[in-house]
Amino acid sequence: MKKFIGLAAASALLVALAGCAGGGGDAGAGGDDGELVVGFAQVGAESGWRTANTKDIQRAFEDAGIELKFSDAQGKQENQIKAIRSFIQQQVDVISFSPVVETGWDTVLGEAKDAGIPVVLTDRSVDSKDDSLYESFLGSDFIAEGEKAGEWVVSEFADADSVKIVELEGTTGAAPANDRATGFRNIIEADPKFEIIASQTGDFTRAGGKQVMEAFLKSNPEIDLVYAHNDDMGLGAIEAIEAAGLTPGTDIKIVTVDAVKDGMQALADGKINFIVECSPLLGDQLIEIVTAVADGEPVEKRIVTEETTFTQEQAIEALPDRQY
Ligand code: GYE
Repeated sequence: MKKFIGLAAASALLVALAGCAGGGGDAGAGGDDGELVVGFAQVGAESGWRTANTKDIQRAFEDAGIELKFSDAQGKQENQIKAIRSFIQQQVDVISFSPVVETGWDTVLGEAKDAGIPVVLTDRSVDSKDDSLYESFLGSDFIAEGEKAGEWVVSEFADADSVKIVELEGTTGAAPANDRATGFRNIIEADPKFEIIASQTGDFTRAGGKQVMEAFLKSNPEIDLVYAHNDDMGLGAIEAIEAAGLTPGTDIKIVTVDAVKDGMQALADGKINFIVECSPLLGDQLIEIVTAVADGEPVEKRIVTEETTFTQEQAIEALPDRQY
């Protein structure tokens, strides 16, 4: 048996070596045929936003004819770190990733830097004092998104005396969870009539949003508004609210972030009241940054995605053309 495994391993090695010597279009990462190879470490597949983001990135690399080594971290930072180390080992030309959480990246990014491999952050950023660890960060302004949600709440409840709010937070430690919480508070804290009576993570998933909302409904007899850090958690909350015999969008108002198709449908149906857009279509811009970085051209350190907001009427109008 041992002998057999040994033989199998030896022949696998031979195949691998033959592949390397073979040259041609697929000479591999860092090959001297001038073809670009990019390693991308994705967060996971937690939400409709993420699925749309992955699809758009894969589409953009295919359109550009650039080889993409894609890895899915299934929501775990340790998996992303492993993927980045493997990209370094494979000597890819550029590494790109969307960090699951904000902190804890300095060591592995230092390893990429030492190996001379530039890093481009997309969607989420890292919290590091050393901004020489990456070339560019392409993504949304999550604080501004939270502020837009807060501004809508202030105008929607202008005539109310007191507003009891529950918050469904994104993944603990993730930039969009931290910043959407901060942005929202920046606005509502100006008026003490707004009170966040409960706040808990639903991990950006529909199931998580439903579960946390069920618990909120049990322990809080009076809830005026749900602020969900993404559509999926808002959609889960709708299920919990309906199961409790209440009408989402009327008895309890809902504001979310993302504006993916299912969220927009619920907005058009009157079950969500307002959505702050966060665009997942980052693929084409990412290609531009990655090719510039690989060519040694200067790139902007921070590129902010352009986004809007949607009322129920605007969702009805936008839905037919919504791509994701
Ligand atoms: O809002 C959420 C996803 O990082 C902007 O992650 C992204 C967020 C998005 O799971 O739906």
